[in-house]
Amino acid sequence: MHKIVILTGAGISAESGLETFRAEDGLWAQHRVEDVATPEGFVRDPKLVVDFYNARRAQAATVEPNAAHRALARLEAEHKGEVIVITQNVDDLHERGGSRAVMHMHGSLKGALCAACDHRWPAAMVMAPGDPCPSCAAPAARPDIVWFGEMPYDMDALFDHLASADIFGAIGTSGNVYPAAGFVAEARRAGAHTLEFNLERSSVGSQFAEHRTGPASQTVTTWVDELLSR
Ligand code: BV8
Repeated sequence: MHKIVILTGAGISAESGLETFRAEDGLWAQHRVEDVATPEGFVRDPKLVVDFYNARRAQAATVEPNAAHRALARLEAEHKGEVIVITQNVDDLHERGGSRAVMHMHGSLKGALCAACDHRWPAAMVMAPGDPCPSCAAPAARPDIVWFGEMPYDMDALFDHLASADIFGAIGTSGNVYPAAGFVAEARRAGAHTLEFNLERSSVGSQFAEHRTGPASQTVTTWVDELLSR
């Protein structure tokens, strides 16, 4: 049975009410990425960074998964073959929408990380700079988020999934951030059928065999219905 590998970006959470990054009123319009999503920014102004993620953690707790998240969960539950969701998003809407095999390649708002000993634990809703690590007690807690210049998580496992994909779908991602933007090329090399779900062509749109244009809550639901009726 077909193995389906899905990459999601901020666009899948847009209809739940979470801001994307590159919309004109999006997250990067309000903050310089260098200030809030880099290790250097964290060293320079840890309170600015911790508060940026506190705000996003609080907002993520107030919104609900949308039909696109739920459609992917139904696909995982009912499709005979393996379904893997690789998400660039740090919200937990895939899990709350019912998906189980979710890989957060850029970390998660729900996680905290010790910059001193690499210990990980569930993040408090409100983190503060200098919070102590529950394991080594160093005042070195940080959001468990992969910032620019840091290595995304589980890269070996991600590339194994891409190398064995029969179908690769990218949903709601502008294709500006690597290595995620390079996944479609890996999937094509593996012979997968590639589809892009977006409101417009992404920066890597030309590399996809098929495009489904429109809001993910509609295009992904239609796609899952098709896949499950085969
Ligand atoms: C790394 C966590 C190396 C933070 C994020 C070439 C190769 C390798 C690296 C690089 C390279 N060139 C440059 C780099 C460095 C850099 C990079 O890619 N820079 C870019 C800006 C050029 N990459 C990195 O630094 C990565 N690390 O490469 O490490 C390394 C090697 C050895 C040793 C150590 C390190 C790490 C990148 C991760 C950064 N962290 N997130 C946070 O969330 O706050 S990135 C962040 O931005 C997101 O996670 C996501 O990845 C990205 C946002 O992108 P999208 O999700 O696509 O969102 P966006 O708003 O852009 O687009 C939304 C889309 O949805 C749009 O297309 C829109 O049309 C669509 N949409 C909207 N509404 C809907 C919709 N679609 C459907 N329905 C709707 N309703």
